[in-house]
Amino acid sequence: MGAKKETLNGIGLSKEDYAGAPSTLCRGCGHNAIVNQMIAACYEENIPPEKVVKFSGIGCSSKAPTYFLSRSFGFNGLHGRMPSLATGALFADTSLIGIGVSGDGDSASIGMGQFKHVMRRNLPLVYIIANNGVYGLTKGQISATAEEGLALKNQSQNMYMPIDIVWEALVGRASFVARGFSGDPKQLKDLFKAALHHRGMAVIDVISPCVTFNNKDDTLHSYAWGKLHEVALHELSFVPAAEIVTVDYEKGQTAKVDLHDGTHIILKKLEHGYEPGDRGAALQLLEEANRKQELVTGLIYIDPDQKTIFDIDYLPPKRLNRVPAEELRPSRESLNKVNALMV
Ligand SMILES: Cc1ncc(C[n+]2csc(CCOP(=O)(O)OP(=O)(O)O)c2C)c(N)n1
Ligand code: SF4
Ligand SMILES: [Mg+2]
Repeated sequence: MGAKKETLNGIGLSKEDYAGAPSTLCRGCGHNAIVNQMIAACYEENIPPEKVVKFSGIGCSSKAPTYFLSRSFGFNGLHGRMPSLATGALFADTSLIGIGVSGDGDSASIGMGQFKHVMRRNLPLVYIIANNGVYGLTKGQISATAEEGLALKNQSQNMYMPIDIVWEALVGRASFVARGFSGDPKQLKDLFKAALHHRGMAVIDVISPCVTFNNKDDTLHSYAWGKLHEVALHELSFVPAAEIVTVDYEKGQTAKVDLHDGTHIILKKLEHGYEPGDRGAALQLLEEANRKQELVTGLIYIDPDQKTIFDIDYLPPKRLNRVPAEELRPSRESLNKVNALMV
């Protein structure tokens, strides 16, 4: 019997070409679903691995980029500092696709200042928060996204109101804000695909259970709770540029979002009839969902036309890391001219 024939994608790569090192995360950890769906999304979207740069901070979640796209660039940075790392690297080469993976501890606790600033700058980055309500790597301390009243083994009870990552991203003015659930891998893959094509900050808060420290049926970051309380806003599908004319989508029942690279997101409305173009409506939706303790998932907000940090800072078309030093540095004559103006 011959070897199993690999199915190649549109750029001639097999799914194996998108794999990373074998995962060392616990079996059943939600973060493994993020890894698997990112591999599938990049493979199906024909993303050249060499065009991707991965970033992370510290945590079990921040280890995740090691387990996908080993042919891509990657930098595992300091705890909570992933956004500044990504800003610097993507400034140097705006042609790269940035994927950041962080945790609720990494982004909502130590990294909250960095999180808020990278939102308002609208850095083009797929920013995944693998949100489990605990610091998994350091043995399950309660994090800032944990629900009020949560009591875990060997931890005191959480007395504080949680931080909602999606709320913070919306208020921070990110241009693509979504929520996924590791127990709903198909939706997760579609959200990743859409995010990979978005030009701007694409935040995906993924409820990603820690099976070792926070997976009791009655806690809000568990598989059981998510399965019982998930309310998907729509069925999301992603359409490449060339195919849109042939797609049969029912107007009224679906919403189409045109992205800058010519691709499209088609959102089939479910019972909510929700459209993700209104930040105020998104905040209201979240407020209501939090009150009812529902896990609302899907694309919650998008503005494909919001200016990015690269537009605001008038970056030249030539990638900065390719500009030779002679061109980067102002000439002695031009410096003399500027200095002369100062006196
Ligand atoms: C400056 C600093 N403070 C504290 C730590 C210890 N530390 C490592 S990971 C972590 C929390 C990780 O939690 P989260 O981001 O939620 O990731 P998870 O492990 O839950 O996926 C902490 C507090 C550290 N590495 N560096
Ligand atoms: S400790 Fe929790 S977050 Fe870390 S790998 Fe295990 S299940 Fe995942
Ligand atoms: Mg965590």
